[in-house]
Amino acid sequence: MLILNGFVYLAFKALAREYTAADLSPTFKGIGTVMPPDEEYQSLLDEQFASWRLIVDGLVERPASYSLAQLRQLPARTQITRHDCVEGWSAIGGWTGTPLGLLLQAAGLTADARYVVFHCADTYDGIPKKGGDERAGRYYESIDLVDAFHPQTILAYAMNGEPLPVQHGAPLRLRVEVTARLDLIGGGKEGFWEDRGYEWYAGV
Ligand SMILES: Nc1nc2c(c(=O)[nH]1)N[C@H]1C(S)=C(S)[C@@H](COP(=O)(O)O)O[C@H]1N2
Ligand SMILES: [Mo]
Repeated sequence: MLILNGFVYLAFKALAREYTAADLSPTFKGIGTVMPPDEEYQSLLDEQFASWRLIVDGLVERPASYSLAQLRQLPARTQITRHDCVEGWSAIGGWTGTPLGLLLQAAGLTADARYVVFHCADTYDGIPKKGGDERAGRYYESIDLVDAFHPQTILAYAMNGEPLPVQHGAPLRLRVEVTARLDLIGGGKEGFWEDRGYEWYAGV
């Protein structure tokens, strides 16, 4: 039993490889949505996301909302890691952001909480028709709690020392870094691509 506990602890603590500034990819391409065309997103962009809020709700004891300025004031983590896309390309980027675990701890998960789901601003399939299901085409993803509380799981607002560009997910991007897993985003019905035939966690 002790051994089993030890094993679980080590698995949780395993870190994805981190690189140095010299390893940064000179170009890191923008994939999927590079400029969300919705009016709502465009007006947020115009005011540099001043009225944008990250909303934490669901199975939490203390629902919360954070402005970008508030997130920047919280303890941050910077990491240079490699993004491996299931489609066969990689790029190394530097990311700075708020550890997701901090926000979840502050929110206080209820006993029945098991996954964290992220709803994004962009619609890959184009803007849904007026009167249509507005949420239908929205990008979303989900992770389990082990990954949610992993020390390298951050909500990044900066890339390579600069505010996160739109094509890379401004104002906020989830970076989940887990060893032995290839692509956490393009990776069964637990997210946008999963709905389109890819497996959750890319099947790993
Ligand atoms: N909101 C949102 N997140 C997304 C995507 C997207 O289109 N929209 N594409 C995913 C895929 S398949 C990859 S490979 C990476 C690409 O990130 P990049 O555009 O910054 O290179 O973002 C992932 N997360
Ligand atoms: Mo991808």
